[in-house]
This record gives sequence, C-alpha cells and structure tokens, in this order.
Amino acid sequence: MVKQRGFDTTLIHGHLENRSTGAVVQPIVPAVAYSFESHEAAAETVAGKREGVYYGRYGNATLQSFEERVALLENGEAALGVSSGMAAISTVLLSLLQHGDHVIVTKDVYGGTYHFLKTLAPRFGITFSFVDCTDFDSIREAIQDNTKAVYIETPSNPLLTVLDVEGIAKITRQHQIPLVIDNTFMSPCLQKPLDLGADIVIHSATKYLNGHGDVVAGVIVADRERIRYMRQQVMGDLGQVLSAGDASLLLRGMKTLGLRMERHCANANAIAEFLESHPQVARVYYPGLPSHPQYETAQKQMNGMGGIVSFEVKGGLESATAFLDALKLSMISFSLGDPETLVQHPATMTHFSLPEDVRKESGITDGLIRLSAGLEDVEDIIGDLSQAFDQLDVQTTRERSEIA
Ligand code: LCS
Repeated sequence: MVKQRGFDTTLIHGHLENRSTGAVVQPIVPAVAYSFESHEAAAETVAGKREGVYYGRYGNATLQSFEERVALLENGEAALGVSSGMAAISTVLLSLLQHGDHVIVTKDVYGGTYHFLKTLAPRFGITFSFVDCTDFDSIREAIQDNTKAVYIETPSNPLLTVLDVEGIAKITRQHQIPLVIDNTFMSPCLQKPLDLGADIVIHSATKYLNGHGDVVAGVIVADRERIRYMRQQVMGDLGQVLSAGDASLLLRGMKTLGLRMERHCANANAIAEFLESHPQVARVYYPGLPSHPQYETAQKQMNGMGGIVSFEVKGGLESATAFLDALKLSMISFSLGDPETLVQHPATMTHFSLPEDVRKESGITDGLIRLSAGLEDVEDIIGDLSQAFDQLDVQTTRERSEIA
C-alpha cells in the first residue's frame, strides 16, 4: 500500500509524479495560446474530452499546478483558480443558480458576499435568505422548492461564528442541495470541508494560501465535472482567470502554509487570552477560548483555531477608533492572513456595506475590532496592544478631569 504523504510534504511537492521539466520551482508559463499535435487533439480539449489548457482565458500551465496542489490539499478531485476570492464566490453562485432559484446563506458572511447577493443576485432573478446556520431547524425551515444551494462561511468574518459542517451537510444531503463553504479563515491546513461533507470549497487565496499580501486570488475545489462546468460555462465568459505570475507567487507562498498557520494560531491564542483578561475589553471572539459559544464544534472539526481574533473595546466607536490610532506596530488595514498583524474596524471598513440595523443585529458593533495575528514575536504584538490600551486610559482620565 502506498503511504499517503503528509500535509507539508504535499504543500511543497504536490504530485511527485509531475516532475517532467526537472525544475525544482514551478516555471511561470506566460503563454496565452497552446498548440496541439493534431486538430483532433485541439477539438477534444475544447470539448472537455481531453485534459489540457488551450487558451489563456480558461487557464494556464502555472495555474494548473496551483489548482492541482489546492485540490490535493483539500482532498478534492479538481480545482479552479480565479482572479479573486469574490471571483470564486460569484463563479460558484452563478454556476449553481439561475433565474428563479433561491440560495440559503449563513447570516454571518463576509461583507463582499453580502454585497454581491444584495446588488447583483436580484438582477439575475436569484433570491436568498440569510439564516442563522447555528440552528439546524432554521436551515430546514428556510429550504424552499427552488433552493439550489446552501452557502456557509466558518469561522465567519468578522465574528468567528463556527458552524457544524457535518450537521449542516446531513441536511443538505437529505435535500440533495449542494453545500458551499468559504474556508478562507482556516485554509486547508486547519479544516477540510469536503471530508466533513461539503460539496464545494471556496478560498480567498489572497489571504492565508498566499500569505504574503502581494496577490489577489481565489480558488474553488469540487468534483471534476462541476469544476469543468464552472471553468467553461461561467469563469471563462466572465473573464476571471488568474495570471501565471500570480499563480507562481501562490505556489511559492503556499510552501510555508503549515509553518505559518502554526505561528498564526499560537500568536492568536496568546493575544485572545491577553484580551480576555484586559479590563478595557468587553468581549473576545476566538474559537480557541472555552468562552466561545461553539468551542466544542471548533474542537471537533478544526485542526487549529486560526489566526483571527475579534474583540469589543469598552466605550464604543470613540474608544475603538482611538485604540486603532494608538497602535504602533499593528497596521490598520483591510485583508488578513499576512505576516504583519493587521487590524480593522468592521463597522466602517470590511462590513460597511451592511445596513446599520443588520450590522447591529448580527453583533458587528461600533466597538468591534478584528485583528489578524501576524507572524511577529507575540510579545511585541501584545506589547503594542497594551500600550494602545494605556493611551486610552490616559485619554479617558484627561477627559474626566476636564469635565470635572
Ligand atoms: N471570503 C472571505 C471570508 C473574505 O474575508 C474575503 C475578503 C473574501 C472572501 C473575498 O476575497 P478577495 O476577493 O478579497 O480575494 N476579505 C477581506 C477582508 O476581511 N478585508 O479585506 C478583504
């Protein structure tokens, strides 16, 4: 029996069988067009009867290596690399849904996904229900005759709500509805949704997969037939292909994914514990803390608790923004999963597109801050947070004495 290789070995080598060029690092193949040994070979490739790349809008050889590697890491049959996480989301949704169809979406979802559903989906005659997917009955009740997909994100952005993938997959299987999951926050290193029963996995590869903040990319993993359909019938027509140069950067970045995730998780855990014991913090959201509402589910389905910690600063908007402005090491920035510690204010930044009442109802308060733990020495990150809290203290004392 052939022994299955470990995760890090697969990250670095992919399929050992693909060593045709001898190059240790995957070459960048910028070619747009590919030639064939016969007309028959060309026609069969276009018709999908033969594997292969034929025109740059449908893929390229470097991208193919990236796709093969991600499919292997997610234990999936095939993958489709695209030009952003949003391209992955829109390709999947537009592949599964057409005019008159309905989709169930977890109510804790990335702001861009929310925006896509609210603005573009109605133009295609697609309806949606935002559902609390921690409650299985709510999912069952939301299923309609025309429901063609269930879309979840776990842990969610920015509140780290953890959904029981196996439990949800049981429901979707019963109803023969495909289950789509955005696995961006975990990466295949920490969570393998297909093994838990999901049908389609999405990543914003801009985040942990690349891990260096220099590529915008997305990837979809599913069965071979679905990936073929998405590539030929949706992605190619929308023109969302990923360039060979970016695919090369992704292949490079991914080699250290296992090592990086270990440090991201360790740093995030220490930061979460620090924040939970801090008097200026009202609440901490981190799946690794026993206080997290879905702690047990997280332990069951995740190999690590991830690098993202959200927390609510006492004193609302004023304190939260003053705290952000007082940071010296951590950077106020969109994105996450980079070597640098990045912080942001969801209410006015990533989740700005949510109307105020929806935001408030879902727990994205004015005092909420999301922190993406970087790879720095954790003492330095905590030291930075600590000095920012101290400055808040000074400010509050000054304001109090002015009032007095
Ligand atoms: N899914 C999740 C969970 C995300 O956090 C993001 C982007 C996307 C999909 C979309 O990926 P993109 O198209 O940007 O590659 N999240 C961002 C964030 O939290 N800050 O800036 C972007």
